[in-house]
Amino acid sequence: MTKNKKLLAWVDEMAKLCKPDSIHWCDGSQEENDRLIKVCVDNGSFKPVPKRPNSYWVISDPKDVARVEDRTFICSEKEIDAGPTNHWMAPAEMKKIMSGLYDGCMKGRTMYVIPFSMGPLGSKISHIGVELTDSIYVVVNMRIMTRMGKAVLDVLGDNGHFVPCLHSVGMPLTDGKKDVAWPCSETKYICHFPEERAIWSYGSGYGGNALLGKKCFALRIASVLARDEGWLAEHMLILGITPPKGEKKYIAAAFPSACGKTNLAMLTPSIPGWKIETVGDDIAWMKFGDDGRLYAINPEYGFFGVAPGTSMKTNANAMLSCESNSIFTNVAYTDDGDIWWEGMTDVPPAHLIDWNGNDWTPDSGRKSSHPNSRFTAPAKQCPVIDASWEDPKGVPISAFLFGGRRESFTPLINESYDWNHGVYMGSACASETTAAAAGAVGTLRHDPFAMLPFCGYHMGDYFKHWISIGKKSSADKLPKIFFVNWFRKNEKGKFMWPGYGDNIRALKWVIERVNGTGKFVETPIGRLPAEGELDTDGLSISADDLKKLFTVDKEQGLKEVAEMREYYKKFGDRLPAELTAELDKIEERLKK
Ligand code: TSX
Ligand code: MN
Repeated sequence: MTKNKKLLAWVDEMAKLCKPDSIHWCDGSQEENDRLIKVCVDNGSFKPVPKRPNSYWVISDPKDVARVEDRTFICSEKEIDAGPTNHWMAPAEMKKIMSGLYDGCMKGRTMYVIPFSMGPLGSKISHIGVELTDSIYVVVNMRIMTRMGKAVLDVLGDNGHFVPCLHSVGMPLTDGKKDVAWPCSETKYICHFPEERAIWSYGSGYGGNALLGKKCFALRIASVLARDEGWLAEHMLILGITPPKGEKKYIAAAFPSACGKTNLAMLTPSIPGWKIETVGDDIAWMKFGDDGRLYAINPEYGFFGVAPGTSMKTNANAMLSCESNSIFTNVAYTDDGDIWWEGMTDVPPAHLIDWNGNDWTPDSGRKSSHPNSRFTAPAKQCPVIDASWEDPKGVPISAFLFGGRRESFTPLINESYDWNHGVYMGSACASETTAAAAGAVGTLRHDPFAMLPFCGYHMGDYFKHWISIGKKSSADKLPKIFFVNWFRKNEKGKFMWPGYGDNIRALKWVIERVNGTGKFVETPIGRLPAEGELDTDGLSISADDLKKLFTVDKEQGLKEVAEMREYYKKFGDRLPAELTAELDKIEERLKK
């Protein structure tokens, strides 16, 4: 176990509050994992998936299926420090409410103590957390998603620092109450105390609400650490890209949801000889090396990917990652002991057990899997996992990509003129609302840096932090910044760009720009590939569509500028002047 006094005292204090029947310190061993999974298989909450060794099917309470953003709070001392994009409550007030909820919340259950490392053990970029939870589902998912167990306590030592993460599903087993397959509570709180660097979560067992290392720690709390210490905690994939005869480079990329981030992270390139390797699919922590370059690690140890739409055609490497040792949540179960979800195969199985546990056939008129159903798979099982994905130094980042789902105006790829212009591009990440999302179809949903639900402080200060990062090094050492859009449509409403494996063509130009060989044309909104610079060998796209992918309409541009000015008002006097200046410059160029 541990002699870390702070940890022992905190576990003791939380146990006195939550009153579990017992406390179990997780060692992270295979035997422990097998034992916990057996409990869940025996009580019926996990079902083995015989087609996939050591894999399990789990279905949640139908009301506990996603992150709960309106129950997510940043409890900074001052309300203004949470900013206009977060929910806020005073820490003392929130602790009072939650202490009431936590009082006796683990009665009849075991409290599991999960020591975990975000990032390779012992890396200078890594941080340690300890999650207390009453959910075995959380323990076994945390074992896939983080480095977890005894080895972490060894690194923590007697005096090491950890982020305390308290989690309860909020369903004590009192008065002989019988457990259910997916315990949770109607009352949910996902709370962050940025000054104290602590996380309290109550009432949900699902994903980011419960696996506290991911969104709560690695993004919301880590973004605060990064601001205070001069580094970056970002909602970014990290990939390595190797040209046929060239040198490998690393790229990090941020996209709003439903842009295919995991698909890009594991891309199968359509141009012969090019190779993409995965470092991470969701989060990047980056610190400056002594050489003035930014080095990135993936703080995670697994993938918690959206299942529907994932197939051997859209993302073979994700499919191969979850062939064993994986957990499937809210997907469907097949008659031959496998799992299935919408989009996995062109033809659905004739019969399934759906994510509600009911019989399903293709004509039942509903989806077999929840749209937010997930696979939890070990990153090391990815066939294209990068050789350096666990390098404690991290990998040097040569380019940042930002993106969004935009049907018009935004070109396929666009390079920023300089760092601050690139920060503008990050702030301008947005997707047009689709029928699936809330809000009118076609209106813009801003998601700056894809961090909207994940920034642990005032978004205006976050923009300022990005501006300040650009002053810490020189332009030749900082990553170049690009904006990409795979989703532009023509007047017939058809996607003009084939996307997926053909996105390598855009990445190839990125690499050529990084190497200084790629030619560009200057436009009011940035540098676009010069004519003939984008590799279109073997690509089936009409000359007309190809031209349209790189057209910058000045009138639409001015509308975009006006829209961004309106959006920026939200951040009041915390919006850095540098961003208004970038908007002014873009407007000026558009009016020329
Ligand atoms: O993930 C996607 N990517 C990135 C891939 C590395 N998707 C799926 C988005 C939802 C998660 C895409 N969808 C991409 C894309 O690049 N592009 C599109 C749009 C698209 C959809 C279907 C076609 C083409 C483009 N079909 C044909 O061209 C036949
Ligand atoms: Mn994400």
